[in-house]
Amino acid sequence: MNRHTIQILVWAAFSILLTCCVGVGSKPAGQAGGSNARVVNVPAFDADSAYSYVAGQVAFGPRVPNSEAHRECGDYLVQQLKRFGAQVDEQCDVVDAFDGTPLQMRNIIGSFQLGNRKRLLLCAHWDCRPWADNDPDEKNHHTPVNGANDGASGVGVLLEVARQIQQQQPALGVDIIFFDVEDYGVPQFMNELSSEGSWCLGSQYWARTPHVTDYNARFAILLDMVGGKGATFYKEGFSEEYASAIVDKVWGKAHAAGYGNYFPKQRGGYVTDDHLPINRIARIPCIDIIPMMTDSELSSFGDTWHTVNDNMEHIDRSTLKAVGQTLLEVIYNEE
Ligand code: AHN
Ligand code: ZN
Repeated sequence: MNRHTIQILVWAAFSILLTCCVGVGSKPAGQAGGSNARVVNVPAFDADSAYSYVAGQVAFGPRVPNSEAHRECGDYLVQQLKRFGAQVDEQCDVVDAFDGTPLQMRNIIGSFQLGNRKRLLLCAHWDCRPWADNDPDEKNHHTPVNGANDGASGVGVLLEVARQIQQQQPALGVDIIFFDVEDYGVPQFMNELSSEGSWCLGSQYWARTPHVTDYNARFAILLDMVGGKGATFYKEGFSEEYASAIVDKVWGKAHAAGYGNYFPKQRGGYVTDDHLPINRIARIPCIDIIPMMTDSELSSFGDTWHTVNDNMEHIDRSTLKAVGQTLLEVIYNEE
């Protein structure tokens, strides 16, 4: 090997090294490894907008099944989804409550990019509980709940997500389902009855008879009571059992986006909620984002849960933002 050849080899090795360094340095920030990493622009979730959709529902009064407020609010939700460019489907039927009361059920489904086979499912319940049976004052136990947090908050966040999707298409099709008759479970003042199966009637119905035959989604996320001040969303037990990879993905995005305080990476309790029929009957991996308050006197779901105080006064835009922005980070990073 002469001196010239050695010079060329040294130069070649040097340029390869240089190219590698430039290559690493120029990779888009925040992208996980892999040469096909893509730059994603995640839109900013507007908490004021979400808040106004929560207030819009609460203004109808308690959306208890078979009531006027329920009918009117259902129409409002359909109209909002259509305004955001979703294809809207409704499942209307009569379901029997635990005590035999026939309830006019209405599941409301808004779909984006119907032709896309890659899909995500996002859901929340929109009905209100007929009884404030966890209120500290027994006189209120037969008063319906306003459901600002318990119902309206999750729906409000998803309406804002729908508005964002209309402005910027994610890579996947999205289905948003507002489940009805989640909260008609056996009241505490009738605790001689078994409450098994009395909750989540709308999601049980949808999971047995989806709005589309052979419906499938990569995964699903349920929001429940996502508007309370200082809420902490621990990792819910069934979500960990059925969809731990989705839990890790969502909690990871929350921490990366700066909302770690709302999403402790620790295990919470098990909750009977709309994610159970989705996991067990529809067999789509589904997680539940639901608060678990360690310092609440009245309920682990927070002080206003199933009380007459579940109103707009206790809805916090910062919590809506933490959950909504986390959701957008997840949605727009799927490919
Ligand atoms: C039970 O209390 C069994 N499940 C809570 C589900 C729920 C009620 N979510 C909102 N309201
Ligand atoms: Zn409830």
